[in-house]
Amino acid sequence: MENNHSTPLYDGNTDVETRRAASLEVKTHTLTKEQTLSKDKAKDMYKTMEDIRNFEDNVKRFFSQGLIPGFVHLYAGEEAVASGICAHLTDDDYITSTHRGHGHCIAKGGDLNGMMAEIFGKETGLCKGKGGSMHIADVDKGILGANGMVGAGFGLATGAAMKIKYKKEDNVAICFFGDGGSNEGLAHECMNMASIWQLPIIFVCENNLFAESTPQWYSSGSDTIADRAVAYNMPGVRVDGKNIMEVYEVAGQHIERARRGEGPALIECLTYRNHGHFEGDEQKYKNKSDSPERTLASTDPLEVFRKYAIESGLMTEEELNEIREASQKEVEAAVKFAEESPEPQAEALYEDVFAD
Ligand SMILES: Cc1ncc(C[n+]2csc(CCOP(=O)(O)OP(=O)(O)O)c2C)c(N)n1
Ligand SMILES: [Mg+2]
Repeated sequence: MENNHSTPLYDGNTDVETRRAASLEVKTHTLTKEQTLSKDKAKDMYKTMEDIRNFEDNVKRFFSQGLIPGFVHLYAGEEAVASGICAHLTDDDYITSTHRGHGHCIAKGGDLNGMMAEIFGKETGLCKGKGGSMHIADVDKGILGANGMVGAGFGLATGAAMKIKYKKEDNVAICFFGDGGSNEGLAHECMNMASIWQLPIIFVCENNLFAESTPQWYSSGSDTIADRAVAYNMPGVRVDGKNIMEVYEVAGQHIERARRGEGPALIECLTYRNHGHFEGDEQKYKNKSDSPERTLASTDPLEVFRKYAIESGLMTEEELNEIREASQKEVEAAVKFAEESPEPQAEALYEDVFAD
């Protein structure tokens, strides 16, 4: 593999090829035969994936034209994760997000106009244009914020889960994090606390094989992230994060369990980002030759679902296409809204900085 880490970290006694292969295996989950997805739910889930893909395609385009300030990390390729998990949530459940947060916010019901305007830095944005891509939040929707600090969502989500338990609510908190984020100290403190207090939280690892350019197999002591759940006495499962049906089913089991007060779980979704770590990344570390990584890279979660929906008789190709077109139109309208919105006023700079 061509990467920036040609010196093996495990020199001497670890077979690097074995570790690399293990890092790509989905070994713990098998889907139940009967899927009980209603057509309406399936349509919603597919629409969410389309919204995320169209949203990211547009952000990419307008970023390259210099119309978006700051930095963007695109979620395209990982749509099945946020969409499959958030399909089980209501506005009263909480999510914490990452620097790659557009998909999480859209799947949790973030308004497309408000999100696009936020990314464009406009006054009509969800955070009045002061947050931008990495700080989108909408507390009314239970979106506790994208976050520029890798791993910071652990503390916020665990705190939200503690509040749910303390107030005897039946909601859940979802902590989205990356394979890189899984190595932060706070991750382990929070998984341990969630376990001893049996909090209603699901830790959702989006393992897209890289933290910036560092491969997951290179930086993790365990072959899978899900394996680490053993240390915290909670269920840990790795799923095919390109397959929304798998993500949805496994998430459903663990979210229901958490709502019943039976404690946390760790779900690792094996996935891949279509683009660079950030817009502008040359991606030299990605494996271009025939390999399991390439297979994962070329698997499009939207196409996986379309094939499943048509073959199982859940939806027709025409129905799927209608959803795709509706989504494209909504995202185009969001771009127009963002472009036409005013810049924030200079006088508003110090508003919303301190709590009242
Ligand atoms: C605490 C902290 N350390 C380092 C960084 C720099 N950084 C930003 S994103 C990133 C990689 C994160 O990788 P991962 O958690 O796998 O998420 P992905 O980008 O793959 O979605 C790093 C190291 C940061 N923002 N915060
Ligand atoms: Mg990663």
